[in-house]
Amino acid sequence: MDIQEFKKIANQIRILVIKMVTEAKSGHPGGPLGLADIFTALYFKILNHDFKNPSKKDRDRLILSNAHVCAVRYAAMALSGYFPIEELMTFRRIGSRLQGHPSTHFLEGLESCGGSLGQGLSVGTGLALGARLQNQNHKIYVCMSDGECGEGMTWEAAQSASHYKLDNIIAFMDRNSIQIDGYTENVMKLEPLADKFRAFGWNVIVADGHDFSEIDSAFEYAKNRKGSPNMIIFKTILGKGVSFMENNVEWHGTPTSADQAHLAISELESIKIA
Ligand SMILES: Cc1ncc(C[n+]2csc(CCOP(=O)(O)OP(=O)(O)O)c2C)c(N)n1
Repeated sequence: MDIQEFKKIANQIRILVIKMVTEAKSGHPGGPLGLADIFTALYFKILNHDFKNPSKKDRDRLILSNAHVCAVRYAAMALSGYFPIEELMTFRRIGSRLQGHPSTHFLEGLESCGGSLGQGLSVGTGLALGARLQNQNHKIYVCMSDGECGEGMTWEAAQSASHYKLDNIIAFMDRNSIQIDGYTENVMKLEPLADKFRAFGWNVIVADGHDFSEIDSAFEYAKNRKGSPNMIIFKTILGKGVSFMENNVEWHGTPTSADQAHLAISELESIKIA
C-alpha cells in the first residue's frame, strides 16, 4: 500500500470518529483525530493480526492504555474488517460492543479493558514477560498518552520492563502535550521526556506522528531492536485535520454538535489526497 492509500484511510477514520461522537453525543474526539495516522499504520501494515481470527495465538498484542481514545481503534478495526462500519454508530450506547471505555467482555480483538489511566504499561510488561516465558515471538504494543505519565504506575512499569530487558515491548506515546486540564507542561511538566525514558534504560525514538514514513520507520526499527524495551514518542496534534479543533484542549472530551460535525466533515472531505 502506498502513502496516498494510508492517507485516505486515516482521513476516513477521522470522518468516522466525528460521526461516532456526534451520534453518541459524548466521547473524546481530539485524541482519536491525533492518533488516526498511527492507527492506520498499525492496522494496515505494522501489526500481525487477523480480523477473521482475532484471538489467534501468535497475534501481536495492542494495549490501549489511554482508553478514552478508543474511537480511533474501533474505526480502524471496522475499516480492516472486524465488524460492520455501521456498527460504529452504536458507540457508547448501552448494550453496544463499542463501549466508551473498551471492554474485552464485549468485543473480541481487544487485549485489555481500559479507562483507568496509567495501567497499560504494566499490563504490557506482564504480557511481555509471559510471551518470553512461553517462547512466543509476538510483540506487545502499548499505546499511551503523555497525561498518563503523571501516574506513578507508569514509571514502575518502565523500571520493570527495563530490568527484565523486555525488548518485545513497543510502547508508543501520543505526545500531543495536552491532557484534560490543559497543556501537560503547565499541569505536570514532563520534559525532558525522552531523556527520562532513556535514563530508565529504554530505547527511545522520537518521530512525527503524522508522517507515514516516519511512523513506519519508527515501528520497523523498534521491531528489530534487541536488548531493551522500546518507546516511540510520537509528536502529534490533538484534533488533527479539523482546523477549529487542532491543539485546543476543549476538544479532549467534548463531542461535536451536528453543526460542528458538518463543518469538520466538510473540511476533512475537502483535503486533497493526490
Ligand atoms: C486514573 C485516572 N484518573 C483520571 C482519569 C480521568 N481522565 C480521563 S482522560 C484524562 C486526561 C488524560 O490525559 P491525556 O490522555 O494525555 O489526554 P488527551 O491527550 O487524550 O487529551 C483524565 C485525567 C482517568 N480516566 N483515570
